[in-house]
Amino acid sequence: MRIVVLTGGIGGARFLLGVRAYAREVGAEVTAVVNVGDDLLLHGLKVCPDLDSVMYTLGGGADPERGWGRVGESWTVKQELAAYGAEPSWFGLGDKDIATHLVRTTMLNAGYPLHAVTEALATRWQPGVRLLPATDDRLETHAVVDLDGGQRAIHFQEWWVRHRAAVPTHRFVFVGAETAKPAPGVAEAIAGADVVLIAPSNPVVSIAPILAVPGLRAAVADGPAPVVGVSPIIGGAPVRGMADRCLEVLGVECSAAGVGRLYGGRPAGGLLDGWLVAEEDAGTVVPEVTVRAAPLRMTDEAATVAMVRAALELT
Ligand code: FO1
Repeated sequence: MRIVVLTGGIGGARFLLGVRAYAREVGAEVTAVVNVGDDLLLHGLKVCPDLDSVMYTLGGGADPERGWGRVGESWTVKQELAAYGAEPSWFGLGDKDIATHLVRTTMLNAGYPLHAVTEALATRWQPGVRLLPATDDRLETHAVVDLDGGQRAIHFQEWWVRHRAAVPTHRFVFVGAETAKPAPGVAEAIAGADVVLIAPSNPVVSIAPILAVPGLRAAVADGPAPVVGVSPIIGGAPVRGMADRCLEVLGVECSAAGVGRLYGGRPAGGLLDGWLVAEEDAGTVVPEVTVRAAPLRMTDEAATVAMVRAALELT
């Protein structure tokens, strides 16, 4: 059995722990197609937050509280950069994390594509699933906001970390999406999947940038595999992060139904065959989608495995 998971962010990384555990039980192969819209160049280093969150989480190196960066981290370089007044100081790179960005940036500068760099980094971490960036090309999420008396596009991380989304926001733009190509293996993995899962990630800034890569939305919507999504919204609120602020920018209701309808039912030209919602949201209706309620709090790996099973039962 081949499972493909569209994923991004911290919730997506946690979900993959359950997918991997389930796959080990049944002998399935897992390919994670990971969002790159959060990626940024910082102090000359290429930082890939969602790829790193998945790699560190599955590799056992993630800080369990923060969800991003390394456990047992130190911040000496960050302090030294601040002593030089080196901006931006609002995005903290830990000392251990910097080693990842140094290796990645060195390999990228040597001409290796991002999927090859990701594979090389994963050799150390052994995540137990195949990690693929959605694209090797530049695709960056920017937010068009009102700042300093005018409208400006700022990088997603500046919106997310510096402003905590607390700035008037008009829309998101996926810079580079028009010319980005699926990374090698992504379209093939989707075409060869027995099931495609959409992780309980932020639908606007984690899943949408994946689907914005030309060809990927169609690969999922028109592909042979059933597609089941897991709601990131429970009882009208995101479990963590700021999906509520992101959905507000799109004018989409912050609910399991709102996100389910945003993805849409496959017969109606959308993506979903199944939509797994929390028990709090039982009774959610998404036109032309089979909806089922189950406990969705990923309190531990066993709880997440149960979610994965419930999602797969929808296929
Ligand atoms: N999030 C923060 O709120 N503050 C930070 O200083 C920060 C640094 C950081 C460094 C590396 C990395 O991979 C992630 C980092 N994040 C930080 C989290 C990041 O903004 C989010 O994990 C994703 O981009 C959205 O899920």
